[in-house]
Amino acid sequence: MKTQVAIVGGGPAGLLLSQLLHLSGIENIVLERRSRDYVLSRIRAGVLESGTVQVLNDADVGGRVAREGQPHEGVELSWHDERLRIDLEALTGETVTVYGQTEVTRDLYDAGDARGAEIVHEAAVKRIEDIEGIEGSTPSVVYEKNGAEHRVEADFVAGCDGFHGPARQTIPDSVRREFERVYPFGWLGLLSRTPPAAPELIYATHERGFALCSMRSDSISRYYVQVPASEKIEDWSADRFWEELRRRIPADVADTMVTDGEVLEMSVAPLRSFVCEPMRHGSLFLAGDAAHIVPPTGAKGLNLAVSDVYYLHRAFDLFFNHGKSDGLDGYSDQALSRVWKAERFSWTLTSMLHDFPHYEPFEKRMQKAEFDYLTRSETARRGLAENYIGLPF
Ligand code: FAS
Ligand code: PHB
Repeated sequence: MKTQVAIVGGGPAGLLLSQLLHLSGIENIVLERRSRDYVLSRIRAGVLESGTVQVLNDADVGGRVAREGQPHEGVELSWHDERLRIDLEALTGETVTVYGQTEVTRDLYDAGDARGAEIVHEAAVKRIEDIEGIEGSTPSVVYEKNGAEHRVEADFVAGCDGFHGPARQTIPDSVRREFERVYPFGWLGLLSRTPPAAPELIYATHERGFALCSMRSDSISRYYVQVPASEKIEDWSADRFWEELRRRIPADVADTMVTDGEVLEMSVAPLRSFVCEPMRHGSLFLAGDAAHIVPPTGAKGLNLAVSDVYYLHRAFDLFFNHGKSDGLDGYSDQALSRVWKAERFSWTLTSMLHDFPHYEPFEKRMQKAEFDYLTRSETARRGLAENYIGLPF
């Protein structure tokens, strides 16, 4: 098979790129290792930047998020029972939208169905070949389905295969530079059929550890508690989760929180900061978690995948429809510029809000001083707000 762009990975990055390329008349195929149900079963991000919503609208998949997404004008930080509201709207003129990544992915799959998209499931990509433009060679992707190998030839390959996919490894070790920080803790998440504990997100710092109160709708809540990196999900019952969560969030929220609803999902996610440079090698372009990972504290993971795809789509459109390659040549630097600033914000907020086992009393005082500074300085709050709503594309 021959196409213009072969996309490895059918998560949000791959599906969104496929949709945008289609709208620009650029042929593409998506090769996804898992079934559609499996992809849709993943519970991940919950907060969309306004830039992300704009790209979804550009991709003609913004209808449901406009109807069902919840605009949020502020978020809260708490330090034991002290609460601090960051008024995103007043400080930046922007808001964020609460709308689950699962729903974004569902909207993208539905749009793919409507256009008869080439999305091949249970197609595990084994190799990505000939991306270095050697005379007479054609980039190709080899995948396995139903026990047989298949080859797709393409002008370009988009590696949208997440942190554990093969695309990043296709960039030679001599070219690839990786930057990583693994945190000594993870997030234990719980999704429940209960009304949210508070109208806005609460990022709670406590000596017992970090906790986050989020939501998906008026009847579905999403909560997290910081746990040691080695924590096993089987060591946690829902009751134990609720009890720990309520000890870490402000008492007036804990006292009114509904905890007797159906538990829909529980999972542990490790936290790491990671960046791969460059995000392009020859005919291969990386986008999303294939190229970078952020701790979810800043709600940047999915939103960074979207800005990568925004840049990459524009670059392919310039090349295929206008015969110019400067978008492709500039893609890696352009995407990395925004990635590194989001890495900085996510690392800063994670460092401020979490309990680090190795922190001395001095570091703990620094954490409290950060909170106090935010409480007293509108300038500091504006700095946090402009990063949280998303820096310009
Ligand atoms: P994805 O990992 O979503 O998609 C990659 C796809 O490639 C997958 O479907 C995978 O099956 C496929 N693939 C892999 N190898 C393949 C192969 N060999 N062949 C074919 N296909 C292959 N972000 C937030 O903003 N907030 C959060 O709360 C949050 N929580 C998270 C929790 C967890 C457990 C994880 C892992 C991530 C979380 N993230 C969160 C980040 C997450 O939302 C990602 O940023 C987002 O999924 C990025 O999308 P993709 O780049 O498409 O990668
Ligand atoms: C979520 O609702 O899953 C969520 C929200 C904000 C974050 C991380 C996760 O920073």
